[in-house]
Amino acid sequence: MLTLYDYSLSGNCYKVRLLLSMLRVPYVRVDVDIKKGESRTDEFLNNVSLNGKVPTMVIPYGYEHLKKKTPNDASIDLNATNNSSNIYTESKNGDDDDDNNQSTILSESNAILIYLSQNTSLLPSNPIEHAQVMQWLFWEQYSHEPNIATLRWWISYLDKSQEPEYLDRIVEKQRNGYEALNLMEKHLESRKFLVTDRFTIADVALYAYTHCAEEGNFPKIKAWLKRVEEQPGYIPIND
Ligand SMILES: N[C@@H](CCC(=O)N[C@@H](CS)C(=O)NCC(=O)O)C(=O)O
Repeated sequence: MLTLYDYSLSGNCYKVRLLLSMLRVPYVRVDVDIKKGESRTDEFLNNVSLNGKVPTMVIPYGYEHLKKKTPNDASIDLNATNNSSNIYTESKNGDDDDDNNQSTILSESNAILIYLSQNTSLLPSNPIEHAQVMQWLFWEQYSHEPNIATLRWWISYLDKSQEPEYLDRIVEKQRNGYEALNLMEKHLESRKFLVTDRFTIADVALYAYTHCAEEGNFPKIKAWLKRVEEQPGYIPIND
């Protein structure tokens, strides 16, 4: 079974939990309290992830990626409902604890989303649409998350809003954060979802921190957030 090293307040971790829930993939969740430095211990750095960050996913050796369920498929049925377009069954060749074979450790939230969504409608196979999904994932990590997620962390969790050395940095992050939200608002003026009017992992990735941001002046974003929340398997960040 997959293992997710996770921190409940992190939007990057939430992206992965949200997608796992939408795909109905079972996993083991290991909580890592990053505020207490638990991702920076020798044990974590040596055994889980060298970059000391979550989310990190451990994929057991032999865990064949989720295989599309077919009528004749005899593998374990994880499907609890009738909603079938993205329902997958688990398939694996080996044991999780096979001593001779190494697990794969995957970090970077958006890389984990790409791994999990292979062969599903959430990652289009059409080359242009696929590239457009990547475009949003890269943009999220460069122009959106470093502003909106960092601001949220500084202000809501580290209480830095009154600290003089943070004031200029906060103003800059706010400016860049609004720029990112304005871009999304404009893009969503004529679309239901970020790519091709179909729900994809681009929406999962951008939802995670956008829904934590101020949405009052962004009616198109607000409507898009609601559409994401209507997707089967949706869970809130504090689930
Ligand atoms: N680009 C990475 C960012 C990962 C990241 O910064 N994770 C934070 C939580 S959101 C973390 O683990 N911080 C702990 C630390 O740096 O010690 C991703 O998308 O997964």
